[in-house]
Amino acid sequence: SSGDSVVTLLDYGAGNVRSVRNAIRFLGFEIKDVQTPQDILNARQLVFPGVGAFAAAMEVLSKTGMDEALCSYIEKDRPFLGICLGLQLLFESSEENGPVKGLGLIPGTVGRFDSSNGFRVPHIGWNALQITKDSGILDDVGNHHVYFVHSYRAMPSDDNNEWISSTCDYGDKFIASIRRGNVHAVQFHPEKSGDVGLSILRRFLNPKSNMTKKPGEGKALKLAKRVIACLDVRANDNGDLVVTKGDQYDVREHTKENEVRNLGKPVDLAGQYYKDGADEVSFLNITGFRDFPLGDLPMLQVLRYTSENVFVPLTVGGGIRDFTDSTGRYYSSLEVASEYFRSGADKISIGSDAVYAAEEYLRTGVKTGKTSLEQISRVYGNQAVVVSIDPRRVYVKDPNDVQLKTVRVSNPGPNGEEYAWYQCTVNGGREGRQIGAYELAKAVEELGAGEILLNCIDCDGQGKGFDVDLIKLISDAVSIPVIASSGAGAPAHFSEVFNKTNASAALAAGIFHRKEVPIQSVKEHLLKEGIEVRI
Ligand code: 1PR
Repeated sequence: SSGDSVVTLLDYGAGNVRSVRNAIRFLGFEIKDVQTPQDILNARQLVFPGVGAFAAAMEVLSKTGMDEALCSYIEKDRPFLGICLGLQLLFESSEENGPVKGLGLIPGTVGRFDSSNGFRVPHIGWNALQITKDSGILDDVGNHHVYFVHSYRAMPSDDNNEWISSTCDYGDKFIASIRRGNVHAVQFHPEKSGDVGLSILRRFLNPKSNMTKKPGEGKALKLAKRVIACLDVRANDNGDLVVTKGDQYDVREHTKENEVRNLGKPVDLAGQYYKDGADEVSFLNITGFRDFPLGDLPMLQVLRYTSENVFVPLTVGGGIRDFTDSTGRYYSSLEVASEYFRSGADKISIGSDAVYAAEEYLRTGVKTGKTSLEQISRVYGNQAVVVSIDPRRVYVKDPNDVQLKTVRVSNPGPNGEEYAWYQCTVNGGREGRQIGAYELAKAVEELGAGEILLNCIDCDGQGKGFDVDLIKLISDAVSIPVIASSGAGAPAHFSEVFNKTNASAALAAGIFHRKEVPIQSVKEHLLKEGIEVRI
């Protein structure tokens, strides 16, 4: 009957659950949204994708009476799937801005990962599960990577052991999933875990189905190094949104017409890269600094369409800042980011505005709480906020000549200089600022960035390899994950950056757009070099 294909979704309006909606629809189910506590009690199967902060979620649940409905639904052993915060809320309490009381169905406290033992926080990326009992929905998944993104986790204990169906190792061995009867919850994101994640969702939604496609053999052991495909997007001179690619940020052809390079359509390319095995896809709206992105509806459309078929994390950047349009209407950076999230982004990335925020913070020593970076990470969590750095190398003879952090470079400069600092730029590399990538990275980590996308203008589009000096400097300076970017031209460049630096991910554009090397070959090369990747 048609009732069988209806899934009830508990979305309390705190953030982006579009990805979960898209995955459920992709699997052929309809969604009914919970409006009242009674809708929970009447659900045939309930999916609860928790987003945002623990305290805020509990507040909404108790104000609306949904907390009691949830507890009684779960105590009756009705089909339930909690995702991420939807797992954490089942526990007694959380240390996130707390202690804050949870639903109290499972014994235990949710605490923060400890970054002092060398593990980066947030825990972002594809990690392996150790299945500890018949989970019902995770069969065969034990040897595969699934996508996590969180800073808090619940820990196993004698009191909650009977609930645990899998654990994951990340410094601590934390609870990756629970199961009791028909009640399931997962700390990772099945809706962002590619085919493996979809098969988990399918098994929950349709437990009797034997049409489940089993994932093939896997051999996941630990957190994988990510390979990210990046699409620089802008309107060409005809007004069509195209994927473009620069040489050291110059995206125009060197012809008489001087047209914007066109390497394809954003939605098509993103879909292709997903199929090819990209661990994430990033869109950078590279003219967002001058054209207001909410005026740029096509970019939002690109996100909407892409997120319908791409089940790995999507990041979007460009133009995230406060803005007043030509009619005098004011938009806060938070509104701009929210619109990106609502359209299907899992993370947003901030470039120019993060430079201004860091400069101000370093000048005054005060966190105002008002910068785009601080506001967005407060509402959506740091794991949803990437800072994109666009530095340019500045060689110096003597490190004492500058106040900024320098490195001894592997290849001396044009006049034999042995040192360099990395100057941050804004507005797509057009304007240099008196702040280095090192100083910026440390400042934005303090202001709430969850990850750093580290470009390098000198290397961009050159295909000669990543700037290992720069990436080592930054990835050793912060404890949030760093994405190495700019310069990939061969599979060996990826293994080099992972062997020589602490980068968590490597991002590339041109090499994939020009179809020189498929993503799969990069992964196979890394695997052969003994580097953990998601296959
Ligand atoms: O300042 O918040 O509006 O954000 C603007 C964003 O757009 C920033 O993230 C900035 O990096 C990006 N951007 C601006 N102008 C350009 C340009 O190319 N003219 N692109 C630009 C950045 C760099 C990478 C590129 C890698 C890998 N492109 O995204 O994909 O360098 O390339 P490769 O593998 O081909 O070497 P805001």
